Amino acid sequence: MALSEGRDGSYELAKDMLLEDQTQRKAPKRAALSLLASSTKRAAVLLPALLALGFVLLLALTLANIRRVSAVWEALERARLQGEKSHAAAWHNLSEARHALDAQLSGELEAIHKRLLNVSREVEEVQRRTAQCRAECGRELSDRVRALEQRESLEPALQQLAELGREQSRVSALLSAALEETRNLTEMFCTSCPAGWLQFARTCYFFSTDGKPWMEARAACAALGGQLAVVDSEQENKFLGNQIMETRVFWLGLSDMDKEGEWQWLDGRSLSLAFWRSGEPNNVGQHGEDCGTVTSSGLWNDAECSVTEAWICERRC
Ligand SMILES: [Ca+2]
Ligand SMILES: [Ca+2]
Ligand SMILES: [Ca+2]
Repeated sequence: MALSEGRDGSYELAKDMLLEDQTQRKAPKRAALSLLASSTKRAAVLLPALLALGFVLLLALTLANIRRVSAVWEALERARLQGEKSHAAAWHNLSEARHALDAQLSGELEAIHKRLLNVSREVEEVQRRTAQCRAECGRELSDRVRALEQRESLEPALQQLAELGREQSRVSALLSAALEETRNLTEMFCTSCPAGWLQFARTCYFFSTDGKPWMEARAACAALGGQLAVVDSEQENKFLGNQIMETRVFWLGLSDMDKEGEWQWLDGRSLSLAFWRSGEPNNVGQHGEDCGTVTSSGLWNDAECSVTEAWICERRC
């Protein structure tokens, strides 16, 4: 029993020792297991967090990628629209250019067609005229030949006619010369002055017996077919003076009423020859003196046109 006890005690001891040993040996394992359990627990806690974090990251990346893809897609769409627009514009321009070219070519073709048509008509006209000429030119030529033949036969008669024409011209010239001579002789003798008129050279003169203002005297001369006397030479002036009795004064066709100091004859000529008395013309008086007079001395004076004087008319023979 002791033995058994011994043996049991040993056994128990051994068993205890074994248990202790096992316990000692199992302690690290337990610690390890405990640590493992603790780690597992932590891992169990961390893993969902990590998974959630991963999921969040993945989601963020996905969203970022989606945005990037969306931006790229929009850019591509814009590029596509731009391209379409450019293509449409280019097509429109090409279409317009084609239309313009078509119109231009059409106009040019039409013009060319018209020109060709005109040329064709002209050719037809030339052909028609050529054909007509073939028929008519022959006749015209023969007519001309015939006329030439007739002219040759008429040549002597034509020469006589030409000679007669020249003779007629000579006679006509002689007649003109004779007429001119007759006219000169008539004027030289000047026998045709009206009664009461005096003749000097080839002019007739009328010396009035009554008096009138200058304007009325001018009208009276015009009524007689003449004009107030215009002095053309010293001889004529002397003739006029010789016909005037002393103390009498006569109007001449001379005045400066248009412009003071610029004396003019009634026929429009300016004064180139003058026989003013000394101190005249003096244009005295309130109204001035704008009409010329002559006296028996043959000297002139300017007098007021409204005064009454006798007057001298002259006219051609
Ligand atoms: Ca005269
Ligand atoms: Ca005057
Ligand atoms: Ca005077």
